[in-house]
Amino acid sequence: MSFFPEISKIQYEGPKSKNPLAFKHYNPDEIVENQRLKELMRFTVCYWHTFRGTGSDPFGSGTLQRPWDDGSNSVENAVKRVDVAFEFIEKLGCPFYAFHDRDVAPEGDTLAQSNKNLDVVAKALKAAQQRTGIKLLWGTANMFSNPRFMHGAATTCNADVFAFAAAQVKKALEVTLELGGENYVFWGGREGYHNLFNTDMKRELDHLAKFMHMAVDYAKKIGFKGQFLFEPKPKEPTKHQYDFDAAACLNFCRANGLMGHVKLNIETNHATLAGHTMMHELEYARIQGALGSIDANTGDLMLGWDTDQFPTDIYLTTQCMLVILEQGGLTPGGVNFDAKVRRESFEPVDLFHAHIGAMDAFARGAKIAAAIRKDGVLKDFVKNRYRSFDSGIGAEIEKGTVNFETLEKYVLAKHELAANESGRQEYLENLINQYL
Ligand code: XLS
Ligand code: NI
Ligand code: NI
Repeated sequence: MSFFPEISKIQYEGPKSKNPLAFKHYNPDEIVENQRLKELMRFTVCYWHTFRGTGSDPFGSGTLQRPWDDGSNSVENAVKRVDVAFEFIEKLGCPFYAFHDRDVAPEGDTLAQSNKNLDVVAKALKAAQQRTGIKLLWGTANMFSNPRFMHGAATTCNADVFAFAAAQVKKALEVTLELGGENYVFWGGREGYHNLFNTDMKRELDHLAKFMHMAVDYAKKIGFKGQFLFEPKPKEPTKHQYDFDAAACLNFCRANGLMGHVKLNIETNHATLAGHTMMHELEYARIQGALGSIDANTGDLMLGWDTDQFPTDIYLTTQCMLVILEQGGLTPGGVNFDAKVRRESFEPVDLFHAHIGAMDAFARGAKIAAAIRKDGVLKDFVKNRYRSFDSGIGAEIEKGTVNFETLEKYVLAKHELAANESGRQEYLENLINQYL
């Protein structure tokens, strides 16, 4: 039985194609910097927005037509949805998917029941993976929807809720292992606060660190070798999320002995909300060896919340790919969309348009970034800009063989400092535009 009978496998037709259901730039076998695009991009369909999104917003209920879904929260419906999801992902030609425990299987009245439900659906997911060859990029636990998490999960003031969250992540790790997941993500749902008058920030952060260490220990115990990823987000749902941005997350990891165990999953819209560009967040993580994976959904620069839109901006994808290519790709991470169609785009075919466009935007960004890198224009410019540190006093500063006193002596003995040179920002911006 087919859930998308009018749609056949999406093919690459090249830039001249006018077919809305074909790739114009994403040719999975095309080589970019010695890697097939398929392996470089590791595109991932996210289960929650794509198969559980209803199109509801704070002002109105769902709008999306999903004819296969009976609207119930039953396990049968969840199992049927697996077939829908895999038909979609297969037709799209995406090699990966990602999920939260509660979006693939319904939560039961007790933890035991929830675990049972998850086992039933995980079995169906495993069979579908084997049948199609589609793999799990990452698993995670939803510890924000259920009202029990109103005060947070690992950072709650209620120790029983902390214990429940731990048990939930234990199970999510087991299922991720069972399905061969290559990463496990921590996005701190409600880990944050609204007001410091009622919050012991120190205790909450200590608890969060304990929680993550327990996860790392348990992963080791069961033989889960996947990469742990921490996903920064500055606000929403809480006013202040503890995993604010890449810098805050890495500071937390470093302060708590988690470096080496945890990398980052950087999301474009979250970067914007933190007042950074995506390129800043990616580069900040990369230079510390902590760029693990990305959520590629973008926001709207005029709105202050996480709109989770599919990426279409080539300038943005080019910037992302400049950083991603610099580290040779994201493996074992990938490019997860974590995006949803607008509630006005209510037909199933809109899901295809959205993903095809986003994959094309990233493929194009990859090719443009590769061309820029091949010509070496940016690299050469930057290298030359810092050349005063390659030899002489600069090299000594970098080596750490000078101090304030020797530097003072150096300056006093000099008649004139080396002249400053232009940063040439506009020249470089124009140059980049020539590649677009
Ligand atoms: C929410 C986050 C979430 C994580 C997974 O804003 O982006 O979707 O990626 O829990
Ligand atoms: Ni995300
Ligand atoms: Ni998000």
